[in-house]
Amino acid sequence: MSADYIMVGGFLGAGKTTAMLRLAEHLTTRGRRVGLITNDQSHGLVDTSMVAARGYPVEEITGGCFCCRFNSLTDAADRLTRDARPDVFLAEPVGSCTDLKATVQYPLRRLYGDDYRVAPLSVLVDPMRAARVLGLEAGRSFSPKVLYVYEKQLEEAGVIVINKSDLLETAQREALEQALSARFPQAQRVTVSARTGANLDDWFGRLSAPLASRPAMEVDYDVYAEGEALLGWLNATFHVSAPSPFDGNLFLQRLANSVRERLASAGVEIAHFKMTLAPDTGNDLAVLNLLRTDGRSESPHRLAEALTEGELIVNLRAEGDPEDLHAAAVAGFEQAAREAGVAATVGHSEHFRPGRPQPTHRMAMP
Ligand SMILES: Nc1nc2c(ncn2[C@@H]2O[C@H](COP(=O)(O)OP(=O)(O)OP(=O)(O)O)[C@@H](O)[C@H]2O)c(=O)[nH]1
Ligand SMILES: [Mg+2]
Repeated sequence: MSADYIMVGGFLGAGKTTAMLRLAEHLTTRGRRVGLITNDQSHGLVDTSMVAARGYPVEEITGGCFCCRFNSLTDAADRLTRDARPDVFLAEPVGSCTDLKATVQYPLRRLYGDDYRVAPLSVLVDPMRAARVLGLEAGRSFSPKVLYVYEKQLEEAGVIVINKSDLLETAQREALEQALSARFPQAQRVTVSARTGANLDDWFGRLSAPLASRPAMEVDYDVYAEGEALLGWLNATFHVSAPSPFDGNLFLQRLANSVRERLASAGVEIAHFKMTLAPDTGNDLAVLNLLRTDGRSESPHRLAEALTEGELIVNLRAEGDPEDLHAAAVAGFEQAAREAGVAATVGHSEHFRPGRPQPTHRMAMP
């Protein structure tokens, strides 16, 4: 029996996890069994904690992108099959990764064609970020080699999904749709809101089409590697506790602000700064996201009650020196913890630049 294999790509912070959870819900209500696969350069993932909190079976692939850990990808699918027998896999690649057709989709189809029906590659777009990248709006963006990766992601899209339509005025939406269609004519295009659910059915409907048999795009792996390595990465987990209950939502917000101020002074552009705080008791979860250094933090999920102990996960991806990210995170954390009267022990902490992508397979044709 073969399972559907749906990959939801797009740059950091585009809304991949939010959209995948919507898709999982849509499929589950139609009687499908879903299994989700998250991916990162390292472990301690906000995304995995968000997916698990919603009760879906999830496997995490760490230590590199899907393309470089191709065998882990099929192993993860096997493990999910053993435990939950999904008939649809939803996979979220790292948001700084590209060339997924040649290194993941085509090898899956060629080597495991009896096991998986591979859906067209969706590439999600954050409209605010895209408007800056495409020069439709002024504001800080990334340097050219990071933008090379950003644009390569769109160049290989089967479906470009402009997300967060709830944030757009009509004129902004139309300008972005036109600019993306002109620049990336190979892709279908659909505009949705994973948050409100607007127009998601239009996107979901396009996922049952077969993968188009086109030659994969060309990629300059030197530029790709340099672009990825300009992005600093920080993953950390902490156990936090306080002598009396504290407001976890406020704590996350203060922590985000204090880290953001420090990154702004260091001239670092945030790609995605995300955190979850899970109280040790119950199954509530607070989530906080910040998508630009000059943006505002937002909390799609807030804790209903104060807590005394919990697990904090911090994932920060930004264009900057990982040492600057680490210094900002440590100083910001110390300040926020002091203000909230919170003590912390570090579980795991890493900061680094992603290594050069070295795909297990690269196939120019399906
Ligand atoms: N307004 C609005 N916000 C959204 C929408 N979809 C996602 N977001 C928000 O965008 C932020 C990033 O969403 P994620 O789903 O974590 O994005 P991602 O692409 O998985 O991020 P990475 O895994 O870090 O690359 C979160 O604050 C989401 O709540 C949307 O349709 N509208
Ligand atoms: Mg994600």
